[in-house]
Amino acid sequence: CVGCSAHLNYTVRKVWRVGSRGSNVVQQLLVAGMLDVLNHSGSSRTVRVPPESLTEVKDALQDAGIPYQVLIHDLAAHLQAADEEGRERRSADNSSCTVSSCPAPLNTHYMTFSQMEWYLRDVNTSSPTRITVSSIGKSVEGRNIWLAHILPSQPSDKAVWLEAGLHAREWISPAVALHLIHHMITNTSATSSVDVFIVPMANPDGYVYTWITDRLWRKNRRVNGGARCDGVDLNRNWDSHFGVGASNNPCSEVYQGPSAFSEPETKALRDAMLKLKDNLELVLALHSYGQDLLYPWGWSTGEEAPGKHDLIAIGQVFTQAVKNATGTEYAVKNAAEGYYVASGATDDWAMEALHTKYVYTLELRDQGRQGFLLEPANILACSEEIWQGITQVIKKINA
Ligand code: 0X9
Ligand code: ZN
Repeated sequence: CVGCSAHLNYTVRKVWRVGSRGSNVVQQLLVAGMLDVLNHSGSSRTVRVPPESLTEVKDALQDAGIPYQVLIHDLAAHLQAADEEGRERRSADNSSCTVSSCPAPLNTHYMTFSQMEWYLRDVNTSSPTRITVSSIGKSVEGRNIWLAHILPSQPSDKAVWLEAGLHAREWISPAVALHLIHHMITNTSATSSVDVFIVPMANPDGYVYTWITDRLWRKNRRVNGGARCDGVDLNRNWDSHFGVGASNNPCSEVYQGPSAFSEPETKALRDAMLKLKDNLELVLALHSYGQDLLYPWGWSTGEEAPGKHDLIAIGQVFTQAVKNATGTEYAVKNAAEGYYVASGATDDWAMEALHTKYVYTLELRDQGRQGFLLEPANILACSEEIWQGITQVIKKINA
């Protein structure tokens, strides 16, 4: 059973909906490590409150006169029920990706980290003229961070960078990244004029942890010396206005870490990106959820990103192509205004340090109905729409 022990961890954890005037208080409680925010768009906030901070959170909301509503009394039981529904469907397809053979990413099933590695190993061997897979470094717990380089048909000086899986619980992100790799090696023409670099799983330790212990884990698996809580939010750990709109509390879901690039995962990504600096024309970080294409800056609402007009125009090429593909609506938004102020993310660093012209964080499906627990039935269609979006963008910026 996927993440069965994960459910135990949630005994008596609650999920509440907090009224719209509560977003500032919620942000403060998030930074203080008292709760976890499960949505960001829309007016109300859905939060997960652990037993140890129930009273403090209640008091803070009551003091501020903010109403809240209990959505889930017992998250453990809720996740268990959702898991049982999906179990049969999941086991059906598993046999097509095993240690001895994994020719394609799974469609009806999220892949384990091992399955991802088997797939990357197999395509690397079977399509040597199309792809080169190499490790760019190791995670805190020693897992490889794999980089897939999809080769153009002729030498090119243009490169595209896709990052996926930086947040552990956003399972659709690595799933889509693996399908994009598969599209690119089987459909040779669409990306033949650019070098495409894809990191399908940037936070392997966190991902493995979501499979066996805590399905809603977000951070990496750093043991924070001296603190009672583990993990650093890898999307707060980049050296770009480090510490703004993030937290220095290890118990917070948005803990920035002791210093910028303190984590081996962000260091590995940084170093690989720096090598491509002059050639990168597009950097896309795949996250979930919200169906939003976010452009910088994320660290401030007061400053405009260079080339904002072009970022929006190309963003619209993306969302239009997505809509044409499956009918799914994505919106182009500024990260700080559309979501919240948060620094130390991949996007701001790429724009500031690499001067890449087109930089986005893409929040994939859905808009909150299933959220992080998005049904695997979405994998194929979501991959298809993102594939269309990316190929149209590449075409447009190279036209
Ligand atoms: O908060 C984040 O890291 C991203 N959203 S998520 O729900 N996937 O965690 C948004 C990041 C947007 N970019 C910046 N704020 N710089
Ligand atoms: Zn994320």
